[in-house]
Amino acid sequence: MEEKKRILSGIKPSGELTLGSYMGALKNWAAMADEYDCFYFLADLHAITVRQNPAELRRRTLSQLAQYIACGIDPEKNTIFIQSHIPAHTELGWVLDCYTMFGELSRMTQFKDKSAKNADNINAGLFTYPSLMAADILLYQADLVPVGDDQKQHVELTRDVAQRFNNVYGETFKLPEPFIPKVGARIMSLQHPENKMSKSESDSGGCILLMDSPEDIRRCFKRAITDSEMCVRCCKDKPGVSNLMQIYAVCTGKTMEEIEKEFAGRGYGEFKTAVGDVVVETLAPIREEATRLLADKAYLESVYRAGAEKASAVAERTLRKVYKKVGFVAR
Ligand code: ATP
Ligand code: LTN
Repeated sequence: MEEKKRILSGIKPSGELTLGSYMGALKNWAAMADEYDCFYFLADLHAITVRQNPAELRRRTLSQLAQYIACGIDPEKNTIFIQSHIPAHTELGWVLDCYTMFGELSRMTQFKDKSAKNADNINAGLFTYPSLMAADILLYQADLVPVGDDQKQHVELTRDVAQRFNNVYGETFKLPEPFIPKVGARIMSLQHPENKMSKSESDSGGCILLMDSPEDIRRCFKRAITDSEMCVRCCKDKPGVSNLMQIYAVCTGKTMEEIEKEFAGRGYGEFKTAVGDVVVETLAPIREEATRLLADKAYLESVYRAGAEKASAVAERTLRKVYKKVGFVAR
């Protein structure tokens, strides 16, 4: 029997999960369980590149785990784990730091954005973040990495680092491909549609959280920024309306043409209400299930413990291979 291809992805518990991370990543993860061997993790090591409150980080990590499961990522079919539980991530991260160039890291858009926003804390971890991310991916010999558009550059760097290592030491790492959805790969803020919807930025009214109440969600969509043309059409110079159409498309499975037809001659008020309604329909069951799971700490613990056991077996195997190739004496 042919082995299933492997998938790996993670999200930092650096803030509450948003509609953006759901549409760009999480929604697609859940759908892959039957066809692929899937590993999904909570990237807590990555979260501390920006200062975190310890109690909040701990709470959010468990809440994010409950939300993964509530989004349909079944722990029986997928391996779900917490990054800091697997020491091999930091161990391979260090090795890969030595095979990643200063110039490459300097070109990363996320580093440039985050250092502009955290000018008082441009730490070394923020800079070398992509080599830890490369370690996350390469440890599991992942074929595909389902992420939003903003992470494409990091997956490409991962391929370059893997290739560089393979060229020196022979075939060691599988070269991963980014898997980016056609619709929903970059959901924008509802208030500032020129900016990505992001969980670590306080963007009042612009960001929808998976755990927001239906009333809050509807209110945010009613207030979403549009334009003065009064026509539901997707194009570059209508960023607000195009973004709402994308969100509607992901929730309903409809094409842009179908949406244009559906709302032809109807006002933006009606359109925004309809988008709010389909988002509530999509998120309400996730919120309910996550709330239920969050009350069951013993269950969540059993999930991340079992996940760590499965993940560490795979990760350790790759790490041993790498240590041997670079010339470390076996313990
Ligand atoms: P932070 O603000 O802390 O950097 P973020 O919200 O930008 O976080 P994450 O939640 O860490 O990003 O991203 C998790 C996954 O969701 C990644 O695969 C990312 O590409 C995707 N993602 C994040 N924001 C969006 C968005 N607005 N649209 C589509 N995909 C997104
Ligand atoms: N860099 C990603 C989170 C992340 C990740 C990964 C995604 C860390 N390690 C490995 C895919 C695979 C982010 O900022 N959203």
